Amino acid sequence: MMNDLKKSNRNIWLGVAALLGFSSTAMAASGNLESSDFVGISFWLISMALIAATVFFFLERDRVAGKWKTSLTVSGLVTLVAAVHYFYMRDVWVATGSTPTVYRYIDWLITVPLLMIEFYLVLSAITKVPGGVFWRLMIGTLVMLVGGYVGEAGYVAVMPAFIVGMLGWAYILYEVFAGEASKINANQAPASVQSAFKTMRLIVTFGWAIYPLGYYFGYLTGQDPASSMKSLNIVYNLADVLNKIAFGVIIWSVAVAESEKK
Ligand SMILES: *C/C=C(C)/C=C/C=C(C)/C=C/C1=C(C)CCCC1(C)C
Repeated sequence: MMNDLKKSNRNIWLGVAALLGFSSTAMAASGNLESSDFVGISFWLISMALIAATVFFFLERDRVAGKWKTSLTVSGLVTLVAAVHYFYMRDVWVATGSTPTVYRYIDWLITVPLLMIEFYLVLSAITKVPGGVFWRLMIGTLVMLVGGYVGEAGYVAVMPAFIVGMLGWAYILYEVFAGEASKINANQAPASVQSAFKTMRLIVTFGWAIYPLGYYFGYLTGQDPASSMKSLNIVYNLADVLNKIAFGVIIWSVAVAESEKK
């Protein structure tokens, strides 16, 4: 009892510290956010939503059984890392009217592997999962992101880089729809986990498709990437709400359901 109390106090302080840290970053913003600047406002709104989600996942960690705690920690880390990036990208946007997509890769290199690990963690909460599942998901993620990055940064021609990135994504989809991860889910997971797993992989299919589409329209249709900057940023921002916050909420809800099962 005493221990529980201490633990939840610690978590609350963690949340408060995070909030204070972020609001001081926010106040240091250079320039003013114009009320007609929809992209800037979407950065602002979503960074707030990401912070709220972070505090929520960290606090709710106290409510779930031990084996589910890591999943919630990871969900909170994803939204925390993204929130810090959003503050930075918003500042750059307000100051310059543009924000290079390459900034997003720094966020993706940390958050996308963490999102991938969630598949492994969710299955690990219910059964023993071979390490190969973890490594295949990780390798697919890195191939996808490094492929995209070397194309966008101009180290490799955009088309071959895009193809390599697409292959990495296809490998991930294979693993969760037909590979070992999908079989473990189908054969060993209780109904609630199976349904969460299915929703998670739909997000990885349709929610994630938004990013390669952005790459395609930005670089492979022959138009000037700068001209689509505004719409591209709004689309990426909305995609992140689905792929980071909603994804975490699905995991939270299965963690609570499984923890409360008698
Ligand atoms: C929170 C951020 C997320 C979930 C970002 C996901 C990014 C991708 C799924 C990117 C995919 C790409 C390809 C499939 C092909 C190459 C270009 C990329 C990197 C945009």
